[in-house]
Amino acid sequence: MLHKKYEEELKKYNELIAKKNVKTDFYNGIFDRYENPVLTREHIPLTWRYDLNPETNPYFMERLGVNAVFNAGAIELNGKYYLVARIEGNDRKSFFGVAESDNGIDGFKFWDYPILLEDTCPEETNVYDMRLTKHEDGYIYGVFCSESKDKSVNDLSAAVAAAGIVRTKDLKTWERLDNLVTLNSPQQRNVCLHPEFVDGKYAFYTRPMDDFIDTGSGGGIGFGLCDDITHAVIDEERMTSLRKYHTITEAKNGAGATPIKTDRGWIHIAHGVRNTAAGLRYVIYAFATSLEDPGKVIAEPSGFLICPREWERVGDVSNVVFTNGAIANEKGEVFIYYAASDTRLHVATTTIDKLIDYVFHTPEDPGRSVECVAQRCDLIKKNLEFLANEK
Ligand code: M1P
Repeated sequence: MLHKKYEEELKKYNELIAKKNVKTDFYNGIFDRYENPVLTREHIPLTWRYDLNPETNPYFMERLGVNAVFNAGAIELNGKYYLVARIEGNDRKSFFGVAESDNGIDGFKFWDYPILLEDTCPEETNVYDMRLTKHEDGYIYGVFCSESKDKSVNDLSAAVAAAGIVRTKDLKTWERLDNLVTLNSPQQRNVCLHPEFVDGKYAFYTRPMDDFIDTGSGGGIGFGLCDDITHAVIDEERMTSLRKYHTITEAKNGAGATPIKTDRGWIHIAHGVRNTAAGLRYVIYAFATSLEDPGKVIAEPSGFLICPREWERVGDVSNVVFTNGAIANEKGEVFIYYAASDTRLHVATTTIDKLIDYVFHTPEDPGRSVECVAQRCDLIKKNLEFLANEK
């Protein structure tokens, strides 16, 4: 017999999945925000958390709790929207699960089982933040952070971050490939595979780091090529979007969603980090790279595209918005999936046309307050003249 509490919890779960999402009144002309997150811990099926048998679970207790659902890779296949979300158990271990929706803004429902990766790395303790790339070679690749304990130092929390690689054709069967090796960078996180061959090779956006948390001498988002995706080795990384003093990327930055191809260039939606008295603050920013050379930045608007606002600011790691997935559909609509405070996943919608306008027509950061004021005064002057002429 089913437990009474199961029926109650199932009703709540079904209502949550059926809940419609609507735009908020937030306005900046660039993107729209939505009232509800698209994925939360409450979206995790009851079968993943409870033992449903009253004989072995008379109190209907959560046996394997889930703490958070956040940073998700995203892909559209046959008109459906799929997220490969980072799911963090109460035990702090993260894993991946596929959630599916018909429209990309609500109704996301996890498949019956999470993804059970091939156990090819005995040292690996944790996996998270998969970027999904529909590559021109015909595979869908997932590149994620593969984290292991750093046994070379006597520090219980010391870890090593590397880029794990899997590939699939259907999001159901996953083949694990060798972790990426970057000869000049001891650690890597936020690595993303470019969707097209560059000079006949696989191209990765990297994020070289000296250390697990601090990027150290890593100057920003890197770019490197490799011949063989099954044993990927990058000999040389060159820099694309740089970390800069007194900007939103001062402490760190990293590739986010797989770049979106447009007539004007590849649009990247990445994250930048700065330090504050309250800790690190993560925001999302955008830039474009050249169609001829996807490693070369050709436009970088000043400041952030999305920052944590209102309740997005609060969670397990507060004051964070982070993205590793976006979908551009055939109609030119863009769905940016961004996590808030390492706790839940939201969506922001925009269009390719708006993103192009934003990236290529928002002024660059001149780097100094006095020049920023001059930039703003120039805008105000033009506006006042325009308004005067309109009268
Ligand atoms: O806690 C915020 C984010 O921190 C990391 O990003 P980065 O490597 O740039 O510091 C990632 O672990 C990410 O998962 C997390 O959301």
